[in-house]
Parts: sequence; structure tokens; C-alpha cells
Amino acid sequence: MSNYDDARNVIEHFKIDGRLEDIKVNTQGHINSTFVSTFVCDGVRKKYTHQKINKNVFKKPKEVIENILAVTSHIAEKVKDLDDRDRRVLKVVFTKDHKPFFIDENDDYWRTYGFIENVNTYETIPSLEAARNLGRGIGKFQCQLSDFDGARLNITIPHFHDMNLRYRQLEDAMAQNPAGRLDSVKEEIDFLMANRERGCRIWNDFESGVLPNRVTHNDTKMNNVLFDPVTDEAVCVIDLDTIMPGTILFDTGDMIRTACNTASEDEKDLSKVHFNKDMYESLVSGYLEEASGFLTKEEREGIKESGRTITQIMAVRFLTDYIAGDVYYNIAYPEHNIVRAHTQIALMKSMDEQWEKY
Ligand code: ADP
Ligand code: GN1
Ligand code: MG
Repeated sequence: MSNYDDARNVIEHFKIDGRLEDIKVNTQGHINSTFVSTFVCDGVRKKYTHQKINKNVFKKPKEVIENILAVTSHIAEKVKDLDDRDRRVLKVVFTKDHKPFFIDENDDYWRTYGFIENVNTYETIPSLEAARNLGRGIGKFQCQLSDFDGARLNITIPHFHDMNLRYRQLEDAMAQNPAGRLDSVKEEIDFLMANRERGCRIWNDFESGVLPNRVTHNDTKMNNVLFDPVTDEAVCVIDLDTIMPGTILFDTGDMIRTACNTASEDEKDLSKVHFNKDMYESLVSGYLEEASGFLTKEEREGIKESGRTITQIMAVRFLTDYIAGDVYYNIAYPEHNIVRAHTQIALMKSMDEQWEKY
């Protein structure tokens, strides 16, 4: 995590009118360092989001920003006639020397977006209607990008949702056991190994072409979607770092994983973690309102499994990071990654208990 002084020094390089009044940190994401600034210009306050891109995760930050510029301009064109177009898509703010990023003395890349005001983000979904709206929002986002040429995109994290690779990474971490944590997670490993073959099916179907290759977001967890506080409409999909060619099932999977869990991703009390099948039905029906026009039979039939698969890949990834000594995700306390892995495993088990009922 960077500190306020780093952020203050960086912010002055962006082309923002007015006087910097305040900087706050936002700890909702697990990857980048995010700050929110307030500027005052002619008595009017305006906020901005500044992010240091995690270069351990994104090896070529410039390519991440190139993707974001291409995708946000494409969506901006689609929403240009809406009254609230300013909150429908992220807007990149350039530096005083006209670049979409600033590189600091440590070779870290920073970017700035206009802050989208008057919106909510959720860790747990508040209502069936909000779930339906989330489904609609993700479906709409995929539609907006359906005519975007995926070949233009840089691959920001190769094989991001490749379950085969994620299991190999788990095995590497187990073999090295750098933090000496392996003995404490045998049960979790046994459960995930027993599910290995099933979990790899979606990736294998994507690679073999059974599932179409489309432009997907790849990180559609609920707090990457901004909701209107009055109507609960999903107005903007943010966190565009992993926009890449993929199967839409990666995106349906992550919205199911996060919106149908009755608890947050890092709930310690596992008795609170359940799969809510009513939320699932509302979420998927909202999604299909927007997406059914372009889905193939295989995609439509894969939606239910996608929720389980993406929950599984997160369990594998959180567990791997715990064994590896917390080298990837931002954590707030030493056990954070294993707590996250436990909620994912509990959610998979709750899905399995109800599998025939939804
Ligand atoms: P990370 O990759 O670390 O998850 P995100 O891009 O998702 O970073 O940003 C972290 C959080 O910051 C989001 O969950 C959201 O709450 C907030 N955020 C980011 N960009 C904006 C924005 N332009 N307007 C409002 N909130 C934002
Ligand atoms: C990370 O960046 P953030 O916090 O929205 C991760 C996702 C995981 C998610 C789990 C680039 O998302 O893949 O699903 O944590 N992003 C990256 O909460 O690894
Ligand atoms: Mg995020």
C-alpha cells in the first residue's frame, strides 16, 4: 500500500483544476492502491480516484491503461446521449503533459479517473431487485462490448481464469511451503483436489472453442459495480484492468459468487455463509433480459456451473496465496487469505447441498 504523501506527490502531475482539499484511502479492492481526492474549484467540490497499479500483478501496466482507454471510449460512444452519461463509464484524466498515466520514481504507474459520485457499492447484495439489476448491468456491459474487436486488447494477465494453471500454482506453493502453513490446510487441499477435474471443464471448453471467445470483464465481483442509491440500478461497471478475451461464463460466475453469498467474501463465521438460490434466480433472470439475444446454447447451459467454478477458482487462488505467504492479494490481517478461502469452500458446499433445487 502506498501512503498519502506518495499520492499527494503524484496527484499534482494530473491536469485537475482547483485546489487539493483532501485525500482519503479506499481499501475495497484487493489489488491496486486506491485514493480518493477532493478538489475545490470556484467554490465547487469535485472528487477523483487515483490508483497505483499493482505491478506485481500487472507486469505491463501501460498495456492495462491502453485497454482501458480503448474500452472506455467505446462505451462512452454508446452512452453519449444519456443524461447521466458521466456516471455510466469510467473517465480517464490525463496528466499535465497529456499522458493517461504518471510514472513515479519507483517506476510505478499511476492513473486518475473522475470519481463517480452518489453511488453505492455492496459487499452483500441488499435485495432481489438489486440482484436483478446487477445481472442486467453485467449483461448490458457485455452487450456494449459485443462489437468491440477483442484482438485489439492486450492480455493483461495471461491465462487468468485457467483452472489448470491455478491448480499447478497451488501445487507449486505446496511444494515450496515458504510460510510453513501447509500442515494447517490439509482439509482444504483435499476438498479442492477432489473437485479439480470438474473445475477445469469451463476453461477446457473455452480453449477448445465449445464456448465462444468474447470480450469479457473477468472480475465482475459485486464491488466492481456501482449502484444508484435511489433506484438500485447498476449504473457503471468499474475495475477494467482485466478486460480481455474470455468466455461470458467467467463474468456470470463471478457475479453469482459474490451476489448469491449471504455473507461477505471474508466472513469469519461460516454459519453465515450460504448460497441464496432466490438471489441466483433473480440475478440470472436480470442477466438474461440483456444477454439472451446473443448467448449460445452452451453458454446459457453453463451459467449455473459458472457460479460454482468461479467460486472454486477463488478458493484455489486464496489458498495458494495463503500457502505462498500472502504475496498477491492485499490483506488486512495475517489470516485474511485463509478466511477468504474458507468462505469460498463453504459457498461451494452450500451450492452443492441445493444443486437440484435451482
Ligand atoms: P482494485 O483493482 O484494487 O479492486 P478498483 O478499481 O476496483 O481497484 O477500485 C477499488 C474501489 O474503489 C472500488 O471497489 C470502488 O469502491 C472504488 N472506485 C474505484 N474507481 C472509482 C470511481 N471512478 N468512482 C467511484 N468509486 C471508485
Ligand atoms: C481481485 O481487484 P479486485 O479486488 O476487484 C482479483 C480478482 C478476484 C478478487 C477476489 C486482478 O479483484 O480476480 O476475483 O480479487 N483481481 C485480480 O475478491 O487478481
Ligand atoms: Mg476491484
